[in-house]
Amino acid sequence: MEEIKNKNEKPLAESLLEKDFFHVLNNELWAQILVSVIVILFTLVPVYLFLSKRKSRRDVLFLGLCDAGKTVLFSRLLYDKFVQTHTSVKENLGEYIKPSGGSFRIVDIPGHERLRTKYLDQFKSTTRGIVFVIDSGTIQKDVRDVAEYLYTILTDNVMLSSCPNILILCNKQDSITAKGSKVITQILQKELNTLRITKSSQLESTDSSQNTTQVLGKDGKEFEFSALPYKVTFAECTATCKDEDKPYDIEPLYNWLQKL
Ligand SMILES: Nc1nc2c(ncn2[C@@H]2O[C@H](COP(=O)(O)OP(=O)(O)O)[C@@H](O)[C@H]2O)c(=O)[nH]1
Ligand SMILES: [Mg+2]
Repeated sequence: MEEIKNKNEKPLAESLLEKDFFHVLNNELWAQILVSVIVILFTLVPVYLFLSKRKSRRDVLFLGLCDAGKTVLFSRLLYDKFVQTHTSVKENLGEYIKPSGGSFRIVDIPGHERLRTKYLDQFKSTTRGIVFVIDSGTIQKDVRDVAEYLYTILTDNVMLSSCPNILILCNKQDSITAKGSKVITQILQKELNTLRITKSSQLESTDSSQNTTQVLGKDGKEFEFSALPYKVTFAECTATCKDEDKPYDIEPLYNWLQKL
């Protein structure tokens, strides 16, 4: 009887080895679970933070000089009607619901130089996208002012940290002096290149720790929009036109908003 029992029992050393084996296996399993949990946390937390930050940035700003057509575009987009406008001193706010779901807050910011800085500061941390409206009929005359305004936006530290997509909307295509978007791209690139040289020499002569803006584009190269960290798109549109068959065309704005 005694002998049979001994046969079924494992020798002490073997049983200890088996115990050790399971102990190690258990530990390894736990270690693997722990590593997986850490990896998942490290992946999910930044994704969650990115998405919640993106969700909190739901403003689309309409920017540009006075008379470019921002307010007409604003009412076309939100209320599908043409309004007789006057130079705005206050921002216009409205909710735009995307056909595919989701919505943006559209902010039409007055173009007046003294007002726009105040409004930009107010809305820049919640900016998801920028529609920069240009009067294509007067761009050659106003190029310096347009470029200065664009420069302020593009080099702003808060804008650079969130990098909103930018649509440069060449409005008033019905005007007889209107330039196309390709020509406007070139005119602006040339002007921004000149402006950047002036601004960088100004920056060098001031205390760099005080700056809230960055130098534009890549050093030693002609300025190009494609070199920016922002996704910049150029498009043509007509917010209002006397032609009754085609009184307006803001399709490019709709299309851009759908992809934003
Ligand atoms: N011909 C023409 N005039 C436009 C167009 N869009 C706007 N306007 C006119 O430009 C003027 C300024 O428009 P507004 O929306 O007030 O410009 P804002 O100062 O940028 O808000 C108004 O008289 C508009 O009727 C356009 O596509 N073609
Ligand atoms: Mg306006």
